Amino acid sequence: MTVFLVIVVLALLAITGWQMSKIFQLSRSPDEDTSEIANDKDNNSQGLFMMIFVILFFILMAYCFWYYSRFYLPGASSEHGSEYDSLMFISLAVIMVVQVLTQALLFYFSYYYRGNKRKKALFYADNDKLEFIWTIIPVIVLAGLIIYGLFTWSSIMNINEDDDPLVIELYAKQFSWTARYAGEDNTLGKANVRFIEGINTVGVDVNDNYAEDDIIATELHLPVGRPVLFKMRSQDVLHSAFFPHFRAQMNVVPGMTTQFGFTPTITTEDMRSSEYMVDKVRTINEIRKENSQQLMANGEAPLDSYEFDYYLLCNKICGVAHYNMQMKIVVESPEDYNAWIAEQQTFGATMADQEPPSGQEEQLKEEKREAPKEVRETMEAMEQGEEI
Ligand SMILES: [Cu+2]
Repeated sequence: MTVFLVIVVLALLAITGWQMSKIFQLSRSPDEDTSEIANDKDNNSQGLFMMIFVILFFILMAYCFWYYSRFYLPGASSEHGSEYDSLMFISLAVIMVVQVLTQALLFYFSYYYRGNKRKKALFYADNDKLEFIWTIIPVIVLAGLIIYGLFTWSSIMNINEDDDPLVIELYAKQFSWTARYAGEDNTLGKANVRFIEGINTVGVDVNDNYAEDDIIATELHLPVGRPVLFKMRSQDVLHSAFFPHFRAQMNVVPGMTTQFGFTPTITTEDMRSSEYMVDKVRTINEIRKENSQQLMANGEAPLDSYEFDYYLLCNKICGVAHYNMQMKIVVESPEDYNAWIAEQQTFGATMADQEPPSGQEEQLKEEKREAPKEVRETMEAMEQGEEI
């Protein structure tokens, strides 16, 4: 209904404007110049509008830079991150210089060379020298940017296996991430979606010896300063592993393994105590406090106070709960990491807990055969995973 009323009001406003312009035309004195051809007065006002437009445009641009700079991420938390940031800022600086120069000249010339009855346009066919200059300069600048980009790309993407990177598999499915650490041998066991069964939710090959010591976790712990190599698999659709603070992103594609490696340089604790983050967290908590007061006035529970954590996000719109597909990342000292990993259960141990020890299976079968009908039915239901 509101939409309908808005449309009616807009239509009425348009009709009013049209009628007003007709009245305005009719009320003109007969001596006035009503020709459709621009005269000097028109040219002067149009030229002035051009200048006003470009000045307002630059003011708006400067305001946007100032306003949106508060949404910048903090400095990169990975080794390659600063290379990546430099590439982006240099590209942006080159684009900005060219943009400001060309836009300013374009509008200034429109104003300066505006139509004038006393001036005659000069016929100027072409100038080889000028064309050469404005072709060769962009070629050199663009080639420089592309070569610089390619070098940065290859230094980021080439993972040196001699650095003994920590190998971790990131397994994506709608709508969660699972991490699989390669364990003591730092070699991941084979895996395939066809092996998914029961608690083996990421499809690890139980017969592969390398899989025995793999560790599956729902939180990603990384030791600071050690190169990490991520191998990524997807169970269902295209996802994208996005680590904004580490300046890393890689598509996760069903049916193939993609990889990306980086070295985290700032622990979660250090990032929390950085000036940038203290300030940001304070602002977020002030907003939360205000909102909590409103919520409590309505009899609802207040919001928790916010604390910074790194997160791995999905950056491909992969379905309805895509926005919530995330995994907490904890970057910590090597000692803390070693203590954490020592507490985790290996894949082999998890599977062994599930399987009855040899001999017990036969005994269970026997018991089932001899049990009364109701007990047998309950046992069968339990085997099929039904809740009793
Ligand atoms: Cu996703």
